[in-house]
Amino acid sequence: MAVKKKVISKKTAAKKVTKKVTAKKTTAKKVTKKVTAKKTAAKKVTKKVTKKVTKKVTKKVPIKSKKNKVICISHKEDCDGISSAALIRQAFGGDALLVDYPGQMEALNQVVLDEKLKSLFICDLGLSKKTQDEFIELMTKLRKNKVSVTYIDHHDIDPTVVTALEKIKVKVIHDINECTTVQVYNAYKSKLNDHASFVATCAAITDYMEDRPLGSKLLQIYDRQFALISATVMTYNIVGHQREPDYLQYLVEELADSKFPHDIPNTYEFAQIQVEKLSQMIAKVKKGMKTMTNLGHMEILDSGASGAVNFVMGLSGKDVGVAYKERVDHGIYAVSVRGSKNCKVHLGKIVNLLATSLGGSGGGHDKACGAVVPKPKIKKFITELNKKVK
Ligand SMILES: [Mn+2]
Repeated sequence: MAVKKKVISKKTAAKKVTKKVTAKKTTAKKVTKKVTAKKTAAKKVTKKVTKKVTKKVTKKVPIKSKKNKVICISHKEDCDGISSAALIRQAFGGDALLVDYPGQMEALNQVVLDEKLKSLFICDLGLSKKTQDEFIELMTKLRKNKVSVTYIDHHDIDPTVVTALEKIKVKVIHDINECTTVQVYNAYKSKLNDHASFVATCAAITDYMEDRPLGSKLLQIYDRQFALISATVMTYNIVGHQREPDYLQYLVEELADSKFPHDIPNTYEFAQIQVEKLSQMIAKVKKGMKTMTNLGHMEILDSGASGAVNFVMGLSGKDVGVAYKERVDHGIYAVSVRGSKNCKVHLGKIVNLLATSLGGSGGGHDKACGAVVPKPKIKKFITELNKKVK
């Protein structure tokens, strides 16, 4: 039903404005429905976004019957996802559809209906046991409609999925050893400018992958401290604006436009606010964290789980940290898991299997991953994880 509604509103809007704007408005609407959007975005920024959109309307002449749309579905929660979308935009144009892991399939189901879609990029969004079959189904539909599809990622993936995707001629760029943006940069260097290597460097830092073969070469181009502060400020701005889709979209555009984070208004001031919030988190974790033999864990009440999880791991003295936050309306817990350098097991694989067996879903990297767990199963999830990570 939700899909039908969206299609209708799209068609009505399309009569009045050109397509590009409509797509953006739909995206914004979609997210606004889900969460009560904070209207605290800096006024300056809002103005800028509006201006840009208006410009595009006057420039673009819509071609009605031809497939001409480029869309990049990318991860909205971190610097790697946002930067991937920015580099795809610089290389191929088009629009970004920014989603979190749970929102990925909904976005795909939406773009599959878009008759104007010419090529689709899917970046930095891992697949799990729960989503991979539907994902292949949707890719098959897109390929039947002659849409060119490129899947670029570094999350652990079931090898049978890669085989299935390659069989239907989805272009798969996948390396668990480099972050997504570095892979985008490496694949499309010839279509990107010099600054794109800096965008990729910041993404590698944020994903803890600046020590990998390609990532480390990129970091060498730049002063280390300069890259670190840029990546960090970028990350805090992304994390702190999760409920403001227009702002995230604006960041994609500015990065695609070769702006440094410090050239984007108010980013450092905003980062300072985030840092203050995090320092309060340290005190809360010290008070509320619990430990088991092999892990530390904590229920988070008033912020995101992913912002607390590193402190839970670090302050617990264990090699695995778990933070979980209830999504009251959904009857689930959003869970974040982190491993220290000493953690020798692949947390993403363990969490994928465990969460799926409990009726949820999950997965990710060896030392950083997440899960959705049904509310009544959260205790079992933690005790089972404690057994599996020793
Ligand atoms: Mn990533």
